[in-house]
Amino acid sequence: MEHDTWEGTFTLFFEKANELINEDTFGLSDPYVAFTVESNDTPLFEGRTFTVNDNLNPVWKVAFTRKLKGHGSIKINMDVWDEDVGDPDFLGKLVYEFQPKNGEEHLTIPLTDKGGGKKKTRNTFF
Ligand SMILES: [Ca+2]
Ligand SMILES: [Ca+2]
Repeated sequence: MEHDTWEGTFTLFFEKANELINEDTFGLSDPYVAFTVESNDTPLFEGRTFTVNDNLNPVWKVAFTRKLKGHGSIKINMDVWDEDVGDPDFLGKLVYEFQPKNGEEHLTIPLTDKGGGKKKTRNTFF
């Protein structure tokens, strides 16, 4: 199917997360978000927030702005990790797909797919 081509300035703003699970034995999780932005299965850009130490309700308030060109929908894959000295622990993920349009959208999305066989918590992402 043919999609309309679009072009514009895209800003992704991470505000905060609530009630993340604790994956540290001493202290609390040290969460950050790693993300990729793609359109029609073509990667457009990726990045990560900074890490908030020992906090299950991290506030990032960090924005990523890029000039993008693509066609069809935009898909954002976001994984929340607990930064550790070794490999990070997975805290949850979310995927959001939308049709690009002018304006601003504020979303709160629950995290899913918690690994490690632990109980899923009511994680929310603003
Ligand atoms: Ca950990
Ligand atoms: Ca910690």
